[in-house]
Amino acid sequence: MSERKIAYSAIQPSGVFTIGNYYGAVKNWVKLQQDFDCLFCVANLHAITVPQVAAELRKRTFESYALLLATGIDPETSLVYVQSQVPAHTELCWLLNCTTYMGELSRMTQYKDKSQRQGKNIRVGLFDYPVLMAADILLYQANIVPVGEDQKQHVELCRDIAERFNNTYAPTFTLPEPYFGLSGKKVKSLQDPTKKMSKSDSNLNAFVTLLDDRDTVIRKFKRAVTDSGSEIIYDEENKPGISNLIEIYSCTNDKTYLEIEKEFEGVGYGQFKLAVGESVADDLAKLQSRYNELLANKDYLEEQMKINAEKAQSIAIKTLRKARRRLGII
Ligand code: AQP
Repeated sequence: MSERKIAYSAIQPSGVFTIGNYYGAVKNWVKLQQDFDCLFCVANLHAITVPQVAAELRKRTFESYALLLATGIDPETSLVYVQSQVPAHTELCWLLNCTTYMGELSRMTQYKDKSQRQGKNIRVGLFDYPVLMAADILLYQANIVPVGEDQKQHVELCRDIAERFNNTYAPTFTLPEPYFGLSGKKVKSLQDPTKKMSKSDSNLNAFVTLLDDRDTVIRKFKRAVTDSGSEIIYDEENKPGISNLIEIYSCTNDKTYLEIEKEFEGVGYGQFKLAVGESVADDLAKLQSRYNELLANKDYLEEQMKINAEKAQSIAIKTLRKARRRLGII
C-alpha cells in the first residue's frame, strides 16, 4: 500500500445488487480508486446474520464478486476479496465485542428494523453485525468508508468503538469517516418511496437489480408508485415517489434536480417514468455484458479471490497483532 488515504467498504451477497447498492455505494467505489488505496469486500459473513440457503449463498458470493469487477472495480488496483477468506475479521470482531456496550448495539436502526421484520428467533449475529463491520473497517486503518446513508449510524458506532479502544489501551485504530456521493445516498423502494430500496425486499417490483433485463427494468419503472398532482418536481416530503425517480435519474447522468425539472416541464408522469427506466437500462447494459464474460471465467475469479484474500490478510494481521498486544492476549 502507498501513502495515499485508505477507502474501505463492503457489500453483502444477500441477493443480486440493486440500483440502490450501485448508485448509493458501488459507483462511488469505482471513482475512488483514482485517489485512494481501496479495499472492497464481499461480506458473506454479514449475510448469514439472517437465514440463508448454503448453496445459494455460495453461488451468490461468486456472482457478487463478478458483479463488483463488472462495475469497474479493478482487482489489480484495489483489493477485492471475500470476507470469510480473511480470518482476521472474525478474531478482531471478538476483541471489539469486549469493548462494545449492549446499549449501543440496541440503538442501531438496522437491528431494530431487521429484528422486527424477522419476529422471533433473532440471531445474536444480527445484533452483533455492527461490531463485525467495525472490525472490517478498523483492520485496514481506513480513513473513509463510502456507504449509503443507511450505514452512517454503523460507521459512527465504529468510530466510537475505535476511540474507546484507543483511549482505554493505546492508540491502535484510525478513526474512519463515512463518505457519501453527491447523489444516490438513499435510493427508495419503487413500491413504497418512504422505505429504502433493499435487495431482500419480498416485493420484486420494489427494486431493480443490476442484472434485470431492459424490459424488466422499464416495466418496474412504469409500475413505480407516484404521488398526487402531475408536475415533475423534487419535493421529498410531499412527492416522495417522483422525488425518488428524479434522484435515480440524476444518478444516471449527473444532472441536477433543477435541470431535470426543466427537462420534464409539462411532461406527464408516464413519460417521465419511461425516460428514467430507459436511462437506468442503458446504464446497466454495459455492466451486464462484462458480468457475463467474467462469470464464464470461474478460474479467473477464483484466482483473483485467492490473491486478493492473501494480500488483505497480510495487511489485516498487522492490526490484529497490535490489538492483541494491547489487550495482553498471547
Ligand atoms: N437503497 C439504498 N440507497 C443507497 N445506498 C444503499 N445501500 C444499500 N441500499 C441502499 C448501500 O449499499 C451498500 C451495501 O449494502 P449491503 O448489501 O452491505 O447492506 P444493506 O445496506 O442492508 O443493503 P440491502 O440492499 O438493503 O441489503 P439487505 O436487503 O440484504 O439488507 C452499503 O453501503 C449501503 O449503504
